Amino acid sequence: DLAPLRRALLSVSDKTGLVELGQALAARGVELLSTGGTAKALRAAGLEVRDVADVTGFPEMMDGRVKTLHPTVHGGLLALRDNADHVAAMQAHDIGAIDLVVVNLYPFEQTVAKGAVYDEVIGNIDIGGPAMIRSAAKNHGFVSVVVDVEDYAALLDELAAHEGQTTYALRQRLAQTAYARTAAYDTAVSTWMAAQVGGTPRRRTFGGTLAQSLRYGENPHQAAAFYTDGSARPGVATAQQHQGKELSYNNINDTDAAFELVSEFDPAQGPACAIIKHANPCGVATGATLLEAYRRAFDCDRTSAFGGIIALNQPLDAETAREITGIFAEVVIAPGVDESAMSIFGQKKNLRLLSTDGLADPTVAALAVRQVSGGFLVQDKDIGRVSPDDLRVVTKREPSEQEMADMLFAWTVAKHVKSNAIIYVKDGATVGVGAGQMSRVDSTRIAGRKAQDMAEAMGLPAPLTQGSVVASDAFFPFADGLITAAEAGATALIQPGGSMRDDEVIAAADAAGLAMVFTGMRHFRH
Ligand code: 93A
Repeated sequence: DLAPLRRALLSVSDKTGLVELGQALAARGVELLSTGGTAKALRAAGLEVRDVADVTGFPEMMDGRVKTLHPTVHGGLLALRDNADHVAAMQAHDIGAIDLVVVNLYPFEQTVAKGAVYDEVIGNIDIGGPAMIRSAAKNHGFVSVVVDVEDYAALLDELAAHEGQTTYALRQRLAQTAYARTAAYDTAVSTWMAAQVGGTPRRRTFGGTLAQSLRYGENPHQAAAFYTDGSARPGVATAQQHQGKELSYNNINDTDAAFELVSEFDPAQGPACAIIKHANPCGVATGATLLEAYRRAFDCDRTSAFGGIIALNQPLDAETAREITGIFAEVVIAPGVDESAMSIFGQKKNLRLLSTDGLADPTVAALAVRQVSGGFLVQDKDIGRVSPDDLRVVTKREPSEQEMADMLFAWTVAKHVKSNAIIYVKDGATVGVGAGQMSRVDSTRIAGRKAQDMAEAMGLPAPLTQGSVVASDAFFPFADGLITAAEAGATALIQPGGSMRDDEVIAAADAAGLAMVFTGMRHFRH
C-alpha cells in the first residue's frame, strides 16, 4: 500500500510553512509544480519549481480564475496508476502523474468575516483549488492531498519513515480531511449566499470553521470546540474581546443568549440591559440611562445575577462600567465600549469584555439546528413578533397603555426564556422570571416567589409583582396559573390563547379583574 512521491503540485494562499515543505520535498528529489504566487515564493527561497502553466501549455488567465483547471493537471491526479487504459491515456496526452497536492484555498471565510463587498467575496470563491483537492482525494489509492498546514509535518514524517513513500492509511486519512475541508468551504459559500438572498433557503447544509478549541464543554470531562459559520453579523462569534480569560463553552452559549435578547431592544427607543444565567434571563430592563437599565435588570434577581452574563444595547459607558465592577460578572457584551469604561474595566482584569459592531438583527431569518441521536432537527429560528394590532383583548377590562407596553416587553422577553416561561414585568423591567419548569403553574409560582425574595432582600414593603403584568410563552391549560399570577399581584396577562379551556381561563381573569390579551402566537423554547 506504499505509493511513491515523485511529483507534487503546490498551490497555497496561506504560505505558512511552504518554503520548509518545499525544501524537504526537493531534498527527497520530488519535482515541484506550482501556481503563480506559490511558485514565486518557492523560487525566492532558491527552490527549483516548474510553473503549472508550463506543464499545461496554457497561461494562467482571467485574473487567475483559470490556472489549474486543465486535463493535464486533473488527468495527472485522477489516473489510476494500475489501470492500463489510464496509463495509455496519460501517454497519449503527455500527462505526467501528480502524486501529491498541497492546497489551501482562497480565504473565503476570512474575506466574509472582514466584511468585504459582494464582488470581493465572489472573487474569493476558489474553484481550481477544491477541484484539485477533490480529484486527489478521490484517487487516494495513489495520491496524497494536504489541505492543512498542520499536516505538513505528518506527511514529512511519513516520507522519512518509508523512504519517500506514503502509506495508504495516511492517504486515506488525508482524503477524509480534504473532503471535510471542501464540504465546509462550500457550506461557507452557501451560508453567505443564503444571507444575501434572504429568506429560508430550500437547501441548507451546516458546517463551520474551527474558531477555537475550548478548554472543555459544558462540563470539564467533555471536550469542546467553537466553530463559526462565516457570517459577519454582530454576535458572540464576531465580537472583539478586550480583556479577561478565554471564553468557555458555557460563556459562549450564555453570551449568545444575552446578546440575542438585548438586540430585541432598539437603542433608538432607549437603553436596555439583559442579564443571563444558564441561558435564561434573570433580569431584563429598559431605563432612562444605561446605568438605570442595568440596575433595574440587576434588581430583578440579584442572587442569580451573581456570575451572570450582561448584555447592553448601547456602548458601555463609564458609570455603568463602574457599577458592573461592583458585582461578580463573567462576561459583558455591548455594541462598543467608551474609552473611560475600558479603563475602569482595566482594574478587573478577569472580567471578559466583548464589543460588537452593532446589534444582532432579530428579524433576520436563520435556521436553528439541534442534534438528536441518529440525526438532527432543523427549524426556522423563532423570529416571530407581535405588534399591538395583532393582540386580541379577551377580557371585560381593556389593558391600560402602561399595561400594554409592559405586556409587549414581557412577550419579547418570553421568546428568550426556556419553556415553560412566565415573566412578570413592571414599568419596562422584569420583576420575576420563571423558566424551564415542566409545569406552567410551577413557573408562575417560582417567578412570584423570587419576586418576594427580592422584596425581602431589598426591604421593600411588597414584591414588585404587585401591579405587574405577566407573559406566558404558551397558553394556560387551566385557570390555576392565571390565578397564581393574580395572587402575586399581576393586573394584566399576555398569552397565545388557544386552550380547550380558554373560556375557563378568561372567566377567571374577569373574576379577578384582570385584563388579558391573546397573541395567537406561541414562543416555545426548549
Ligand atoms: O481562481 S481559481 O479558482 N482557479 C484555479 O484554476 C486555481 N488553481 C489554484 N484558484 C485556483 N487556485 C488557488 O490559487 C489555490 O487553491 C490557492 O489558494 C491559490 C494559490 O495561488 P498562487 O499560487 O498564485 O498564490
